[in-house]
Amino acid sequence: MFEKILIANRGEIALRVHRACREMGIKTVAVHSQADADAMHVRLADESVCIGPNNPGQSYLHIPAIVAAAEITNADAIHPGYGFLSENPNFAEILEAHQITFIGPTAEHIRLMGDKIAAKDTMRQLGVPVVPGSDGSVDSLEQAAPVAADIGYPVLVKATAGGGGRGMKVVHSEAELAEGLTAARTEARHAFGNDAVYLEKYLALPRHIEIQVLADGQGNVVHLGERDCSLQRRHQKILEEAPSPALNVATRDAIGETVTKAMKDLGYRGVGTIEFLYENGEFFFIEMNTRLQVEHPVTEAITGIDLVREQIRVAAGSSLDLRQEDIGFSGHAVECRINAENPLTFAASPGTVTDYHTPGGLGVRVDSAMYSGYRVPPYYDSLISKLIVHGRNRNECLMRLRRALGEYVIGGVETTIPLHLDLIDDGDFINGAYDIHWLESYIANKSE
Ligand code: MV4
Repeated sequence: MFEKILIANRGEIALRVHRACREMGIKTVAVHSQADADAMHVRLADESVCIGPNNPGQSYLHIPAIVAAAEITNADAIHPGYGFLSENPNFAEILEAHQITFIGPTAEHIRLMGDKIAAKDTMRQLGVPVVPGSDGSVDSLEQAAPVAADIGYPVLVKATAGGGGRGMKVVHSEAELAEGLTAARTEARHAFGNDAVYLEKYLALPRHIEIQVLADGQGNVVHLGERDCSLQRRHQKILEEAPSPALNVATRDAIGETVTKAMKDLGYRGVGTIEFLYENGEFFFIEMNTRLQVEHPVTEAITGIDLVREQIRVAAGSSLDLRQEDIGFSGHAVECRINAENPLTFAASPGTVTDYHTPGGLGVRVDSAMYSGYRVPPYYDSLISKLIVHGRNRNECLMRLRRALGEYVIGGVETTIPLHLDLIDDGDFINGAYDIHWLESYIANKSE
């Protein structure tokens, strides 16, 4: 097992990783920008290294500074958290060249899944259902038109290097196809430096359901059920829950088994999330994330499995000691993302946290690096806390969530807590009757 892990991240996820390390008897090294000198992740770690100025490009994304920090502190491994360098295959390769273990999948698997066309093609060959669409990229209008006609309009033009909804255009008829292709290609070229695009059938009202997997690269793979992440705004998730209100046991078992077999055949190692659109009882693969996700705690709540601990164990070469038949799903969990933002406009609200009191009690977990007097810097993602609530069933979970949100005091900055308090009293939400577009119209109605 590793003796010392460098945590190449900040905020709540740096604490989350530190906690797993501490429980495993592994020493930790924090890295931080100048703005984060007083951050909680720095205070809790055994050692810390300032890696650069506030701009993430010169600190949390700066590979030479992070490798140097690992070398001077003698860390054997680096945990990247989420975001930043977590899905950068070059970073994984560079660490390997320096004999530092990257806590994550192989660079090849990260690179494969970072190319959406290659990812989709691979998943289809592995027997995973994918959205009907073009076979690979479409390079011209002449090539795209018959494919689009065959799929049937509306179609979606997507960028192979895409993510976060950028480089995506809905096309309703052949007359709009040329414009859609050009727009998607231009956006993709500017955002990612890669203008390859492909076509998919546009699904109008799906849910976003993702399956969590855990694999050791030695043939052992388990799935940990799904998360429903349909409640999002402008491709930012707001609230996630597990299990999905839309699935039953048989449906879960079937997709879980399909995904588990695919990951076994791929030889995958690490944690992974296979994202699907789910519409009219059918799953359609869209993307795979090769990192730990923000919303992993809802899976931990219903399975009792510490995903970071398992991630560290398999990265160290240990075999999974979990079998699918040992994994049970207990009750229901919801995560509310709490951002330092205006709850209606979502404008960032950095500043000093003047009052701070966290909720507690049975079934309540708060993952946050905040404290009274903490200054929320303007340079990074505005996520400041995650409130995760578990109950024996969805109703108990929502009752408890309402109670816990009401206890949470964060003074001095605006937060999205009022949005969550509103949302959990909404009839559609209470009934689980939502899709990926529902929250946008809910917020639009509130803002009127
Ligand atoms: C889609 C889709 C409808 N049909 N693909 C958005 C970002 C990227 N991760 C995939 N996305 C979508 N792909 C087909 N064929 C609708 C979306 C989409 C979406 C997906 C998940 C969660 C929220 C979303 C919001 C808008 C659009």
